[in-house]
Amino acid sequence: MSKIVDAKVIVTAPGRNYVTLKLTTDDGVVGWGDATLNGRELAVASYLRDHVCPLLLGRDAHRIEDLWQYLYKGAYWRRGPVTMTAIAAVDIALWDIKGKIAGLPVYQLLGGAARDGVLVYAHASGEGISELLDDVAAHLDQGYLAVRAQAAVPGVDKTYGVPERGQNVYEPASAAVPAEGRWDTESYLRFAPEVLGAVRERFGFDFHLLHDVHHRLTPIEAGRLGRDLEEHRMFWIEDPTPAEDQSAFRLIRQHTTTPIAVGEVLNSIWDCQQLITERLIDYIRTSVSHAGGITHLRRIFSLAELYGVRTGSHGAGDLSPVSLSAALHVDLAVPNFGIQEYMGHAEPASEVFRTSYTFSNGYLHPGDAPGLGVEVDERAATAFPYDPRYLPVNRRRDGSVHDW
Ligand code: CS2
Ligand code: MG
Repeated sequence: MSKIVDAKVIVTAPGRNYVTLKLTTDDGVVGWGDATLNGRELAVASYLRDHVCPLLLGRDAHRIEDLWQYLYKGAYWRRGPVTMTAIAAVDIALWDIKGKIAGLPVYQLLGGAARDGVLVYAHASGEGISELLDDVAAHLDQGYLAVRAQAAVPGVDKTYGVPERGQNVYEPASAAVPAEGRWDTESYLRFAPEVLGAVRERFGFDFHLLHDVHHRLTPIEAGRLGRDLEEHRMFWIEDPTPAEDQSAFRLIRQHTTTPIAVGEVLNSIWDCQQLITERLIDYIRTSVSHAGGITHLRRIFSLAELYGVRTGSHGAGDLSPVSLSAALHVDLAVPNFGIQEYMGHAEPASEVFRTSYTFSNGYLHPGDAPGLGVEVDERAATAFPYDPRYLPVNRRRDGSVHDW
């Protein structure tokens, strides 16, 4: 037995806010978990500090499944991003501990490597098509085999996925009060096929091209967009409509063969059960840090495998390096892997998070250090206090709230 003797929540903001859980056992082994929920960081920190950490003390760190069931069923109030991110942080830290005690990287505990490396996609963006094409070229030159393309929509004041002028890494949670933008779907539906067509025209079809619609269309608009993009052979369009309306994807499927990826805002197997079992999507994007950790993510991915749905986990910069490390271990081991998002982390994140994953020719590898292969410098973390930041709120031209 390895008894949990300390459970500590670290809130730090090296470049952006992160919440990290540190679990320590009586034999001095430390496990790290990511509890970051962009814009609601303190809610998860409190859920952990006030309602979970005290319950962990004295428990056996090896009993990962039992602790998962205890935290999920024992809370009575289930699911949702705050609860499942808190449970995820505990779960990820416990797998880190188990790997360290076993002297094995976590992927070896998950059945070993099913592939040599983890195919990743990078983010390219631009204020206009020309700037986007330059950014796509830069990422292809760096060896990426898959690139997500986002460009500012003419006439729309703030477009998702495009950094503000002077911002070198896109961070949407940019203000202590949610920034508000004005959105116009018709402008977007006219522009997106033009942008993605320009990328294919310049660079051809020898790399994977992805695009994030970011929840903004109605089902029939999404069907129209998917059909308009079929000639560009997208690897996927992501979140075409709000993910929680699972049956809406039946209508999208009736109109287009463009592959669909959904899941980054979903937090449990029940939230995506219909999407998977009705084959309404092609990739499931649930993340290790927002969907209950490694233990629950494996269940989601196993269900997806049964229905021919591949993985495509969320990996934006607001999921910490701890989360990315854990994701890579799962990605390396699952049979139905599709692709992993890799946005990188704005500096000075590397002053706090010491990682061991490596990039080579378009693939990441988690490394073979025992556990997850990531360590957190607590002293460095104290230099970056929490900095209240919220995600934007999106409004239509008439001022009514729209999905961001
Ligand atoms: C996006 C994210 O990476 C993605 O696919 O949807 O950037 C998302 O907007 C952020 O993670 C929200 O915090
Ligand atoms: Mg997305």
